[in-house]
Amino acid sequence: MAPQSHEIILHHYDNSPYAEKARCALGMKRLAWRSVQVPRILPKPKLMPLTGGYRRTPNMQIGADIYCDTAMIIRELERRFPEPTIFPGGRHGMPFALGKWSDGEFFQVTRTLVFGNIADRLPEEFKKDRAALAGVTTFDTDAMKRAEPQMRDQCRTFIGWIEDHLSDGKPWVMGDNPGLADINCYMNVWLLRAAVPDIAAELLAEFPHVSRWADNMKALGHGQRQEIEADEALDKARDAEPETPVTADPHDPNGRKPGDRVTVTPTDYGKDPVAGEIVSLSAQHIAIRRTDERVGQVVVHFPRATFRVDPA
Ligand SMILES: N[C@@H](CCC(=O)N[C@@H](CS)C(=O)NCC(=O)O)C(=O)O
Repeated sequence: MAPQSHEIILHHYDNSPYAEKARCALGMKRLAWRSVQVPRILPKPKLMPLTGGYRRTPNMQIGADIYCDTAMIIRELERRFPEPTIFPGGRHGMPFALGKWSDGEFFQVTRTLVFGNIADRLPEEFKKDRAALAGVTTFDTDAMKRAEPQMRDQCRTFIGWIEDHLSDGKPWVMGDNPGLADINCYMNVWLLRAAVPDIAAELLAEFPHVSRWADNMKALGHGQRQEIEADEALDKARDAEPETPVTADPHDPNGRKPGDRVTVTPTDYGKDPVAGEIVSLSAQHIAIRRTDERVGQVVVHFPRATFRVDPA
């Protein structure tokens, strides 16, 4: 394992399916990490000093470097802790591309199926928060309930694709070793099992390979987790310096360079811009420096896929 000057801190909550992706990556790499529980809805006063306005879950902190979005978190975990790799076979591209399916269409149908079923148990503030997150006026649980039969069809199709990869008896989606492809395939299966176990059992009944593989994913665990308070994490950011070196991207199609002031904003939902000065960028990431009253200087890292960069 590479030497590490600061510990890994994951800001997350237990029933977040995206956080489960990050926790699985930590488990596959058998890492020790600290856990900070964040609220499921706004406000998040102990997260904002770190991210500068990005509200989604999870986020990873290492000293005064903050990694937003699971794609960025996983990329950074692999960079810092290459062994054991979560890219069996060495290729990164398709496992990351698969994430756009699991986060996109597959998540939307799973989420609708789940929320349609637990709608009556959801607090009003949660529904309001999630409507605002999606940029709509109403969190329409009746429409979600009506959509259930269609969502079951879609989930079945998607789970069938995973079954196809496992049906030769290999333990993992890419063959003999687990990796990001498994994590991306697992997220929505995990969500179904955790949130609507009866429906999950019905859907999985015809997919024995997915069922045993999901059990094996669970058995991999989450590494060594230890809870800490949010204030402790903020103090650690304050007491650390960001460690991201300045790197330019000679092929940036828009001529962006370190020192430029920009905003970085998700293009799908939770479209809160984060402003800062570019420290490092490439086709796959952008890191921006910002200063905050509570934590001082931090560098916030985002992936490029489904994030836009604009001049500030
Ligand atoms: N593309 C993001 C999506 C993250 C996401 O949507 N997370 C959900 C929780 S599972 C969220 O942020 N919900 C609103 C919140 O936690 O404030 C990622 O991969 O990290």
